Amino acid sequence: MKKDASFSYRAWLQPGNIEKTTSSNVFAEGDNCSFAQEECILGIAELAVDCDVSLCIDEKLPAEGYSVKFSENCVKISGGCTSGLLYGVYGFLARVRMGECPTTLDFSSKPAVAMRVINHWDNGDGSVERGYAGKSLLWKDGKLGYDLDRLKDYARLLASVGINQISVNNVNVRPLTAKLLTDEGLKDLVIVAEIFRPFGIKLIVGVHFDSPCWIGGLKTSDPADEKVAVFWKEAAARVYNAVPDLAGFLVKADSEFNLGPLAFGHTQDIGANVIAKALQPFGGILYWRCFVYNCLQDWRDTTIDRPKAAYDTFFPIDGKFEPNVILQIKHGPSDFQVREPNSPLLGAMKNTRQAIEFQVTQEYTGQQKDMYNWAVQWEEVFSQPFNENRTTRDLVGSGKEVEAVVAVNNTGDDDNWCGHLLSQLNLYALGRLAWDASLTAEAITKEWVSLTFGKKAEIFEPIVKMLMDSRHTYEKYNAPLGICWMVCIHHHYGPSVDGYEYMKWGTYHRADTKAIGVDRTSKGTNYTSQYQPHVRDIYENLETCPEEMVLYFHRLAYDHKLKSGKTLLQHIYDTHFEGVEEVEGFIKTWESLKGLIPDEAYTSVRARFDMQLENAKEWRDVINSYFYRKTGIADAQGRKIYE
Ligand code: GCW
Repeated sequence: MKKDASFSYRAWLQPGNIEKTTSSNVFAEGDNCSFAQEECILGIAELAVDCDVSLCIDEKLPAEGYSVKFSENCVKISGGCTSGLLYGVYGFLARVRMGECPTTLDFSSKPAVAMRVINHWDNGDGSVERGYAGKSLLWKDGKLGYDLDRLKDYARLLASVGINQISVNNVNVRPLTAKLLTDEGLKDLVIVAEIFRPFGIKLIVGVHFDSPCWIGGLKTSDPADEKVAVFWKEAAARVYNAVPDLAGFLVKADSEFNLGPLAFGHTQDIGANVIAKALQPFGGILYWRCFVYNCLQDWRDTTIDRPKAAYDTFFPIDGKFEPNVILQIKHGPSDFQVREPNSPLLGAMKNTRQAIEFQVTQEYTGQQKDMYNWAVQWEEVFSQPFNENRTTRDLVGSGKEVEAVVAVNNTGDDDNWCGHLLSQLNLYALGRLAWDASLTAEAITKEWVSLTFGKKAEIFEPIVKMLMDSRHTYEKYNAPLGICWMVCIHHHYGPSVDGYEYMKWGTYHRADTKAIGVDRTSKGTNYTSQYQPHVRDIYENLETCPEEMVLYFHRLAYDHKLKSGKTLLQHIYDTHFEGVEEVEGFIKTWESLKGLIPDEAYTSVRARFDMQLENAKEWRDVINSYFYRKTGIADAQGRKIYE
């Protein structure tokens, strides 16, 4: 049996086990439409849509935009370019699959953000850094290697939600993936580019800052050295000769043991610009990550505060980057934690291009064992204020300040792509939000559930509800009120309250017997001063600081009264008990779906819930015992806390 006949392998727009035949006609006006036509036939056959469809390019439409309109017995799909047309085809198929009648369709759409990007953290040996869905879809045995059908399906999956760029290798570039810049590595890159090209997806190569030494035979990678500039020019020319439509390069420099300009006494712009200039003749972009911090901090030193690092490093050099450099900024100043404020760097640099970086993979959010709807968190991220008039959504939605939405992928070669079937929603949501930042998490969740499980109320409603609750349930049994990082070291699954507390990584909660948290206000590390004045004032003041992240900004005594009237300590106890109860509730809900949804989907998700329940209990007991032992104060409700 072909793999794609099974439910687990299928995702929202994957054709099932279908023949390429249909009773309807698909007409294409112009040769450019032929690929979209093929995709359309595939989709129409799957949906058994009983009407004619005509496809055309209409250059008056925004380039990647499209319109879909039924008239005179035919659905007319027009795209501003071939990708636009393809998005129109997917838009049409999605609407019909969600239950709309083809004869009533009349809508148009265009993306807010020009670059909608997935980063693969895939290594040459086929492993995936922070990957929880099997092996790499792109790499095998030290080189690009894949299952051709699967990769094509993957390209379709990404294109169906508007993704138009992917990086093919881990930002932690190792010798195997560094070879992508050599003639040997490029042979494979050419083939991968051919697979993604018809789907409107361009490739990005992750490059190591020390490549001049690693593969260029030079003795230094100092960006001020003329030979180094020549190396980058030659490397760019070689790559673009092989893949002329490459989107560009991606660099993680001066971060977590990766070399960067700092090692040569230069600021980040000097390092980025030498590579950016080499890409300019080919129209290439340089994505330069802002995850720059000292990961060898001394935990005894309370004057250094890691969340300040990105802003301190990049804000002073605003305007110094070449025009093809895009700074890639993680949405929060920490590291994809379950709750943190937005990075103050986002939108702050007026003269530097920016991308917001998310994680679709669930590194700190349950590793695709626990159900977690990122869309709910991303909606919160977008709703955070940038200043008195604007939110982060406005920065992204205008496509001006933040021109690119980037995310670390959650896929692998597992049968259902994501390890946890319900994690497919996160990839879907990322694409949809990059396309239209104004979409709500609920709207996106409903789309995905109806595309995946259909719209029958007894199935649709409970699944939507569970998914909408999942982010807050996870947060309840995780680290409290934005304190972050109480995770097991290195692998980051499960609780370890003091795991990172006496280590060099700069991630401290500083709990003692009376209080917890780092004072990041003007009386403390003064991190708050990095925000726009309006937002700074909100966070400075305990009264106005959003309570769900109060411990990110303030150090509080355990008997501090929260707005609910509960003490901080009682809140911690209560949320950790509730978190477990809610997971038990998810299990009950899921069990009520047995027989209503495909067995394979039922069984695989049911098994994940066992892991989630165990994890939630572990978090509850470790966190509650930790604080009970620190304070000696019992739970007001007398529930079991281990001594
Ligand atoms: O979240 C941390 C991860 C690292 C990752 C790093 C980064 C690729 O733990 O595994 O490295 O962030 O974003 O570069």
